[in-house]
Amino acid sequence: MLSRRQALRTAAVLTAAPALLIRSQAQTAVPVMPPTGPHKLPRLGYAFNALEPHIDTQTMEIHHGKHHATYVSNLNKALVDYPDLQALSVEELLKNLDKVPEKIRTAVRNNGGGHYNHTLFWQCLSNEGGTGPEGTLAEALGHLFKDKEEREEAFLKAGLGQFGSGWVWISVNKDKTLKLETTPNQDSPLLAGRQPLLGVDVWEHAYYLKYQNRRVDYIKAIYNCLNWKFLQKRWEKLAA
Ligand code: MN3
Repeated sequence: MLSRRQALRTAAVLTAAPALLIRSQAQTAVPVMPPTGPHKLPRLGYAFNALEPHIDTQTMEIHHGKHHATYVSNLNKALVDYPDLQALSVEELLKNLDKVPEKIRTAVRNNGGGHYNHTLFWQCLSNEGGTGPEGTLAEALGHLFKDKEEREEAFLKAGLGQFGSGWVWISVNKDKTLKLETTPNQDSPLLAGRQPLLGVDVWEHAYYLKYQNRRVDYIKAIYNCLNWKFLQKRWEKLAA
């Protein structure tokens, strides 16, 4: 009797297995599985294909719906036993990493950083962001680079010089001057006490589908879709 029941159970598992597999494949086709917890995946402010031909639709879909969503999900997971920390914004978490328990500090640094950096990155891009910096932002950038050519060349050089995965930034120092810098992994300038103004993701997942290993072409393409209107507003806020 027992062995018959066992045999039936085994048969049931075997027949159920293909159905389960098909179901889970169908589920992965859903573009965004919203992570549960205090932190949410923000919506893009534009369509996935808005940055074509510079950044392709599929890269945007995977980058936002898979990579960014995973950082959000893993950040929520890391915070699950820490209700006090759940109440903090991701920016507050990153600025106070030393107060985050050691057990989850690396997870918060990597996934909180990933969430914060990508949230900013999406806003730094647009298909209708204007052609370049104006007003006070143009003036502040002028103290760092003599013109557009010098700015783009220095940014490109920094991006190519970042070994492995990381980010290129124009950050705001405490004295409100600007700084060009890079960080490895998902580290944010916030960790060093600076506010990021502009961040560009140079992880391979940001460009591999369209540009393969050509980071140089990807960074040059990014220059065509920077959201200068957003950057001007952000600068005014950070410089105030
Ligand atoms: Mn990325």
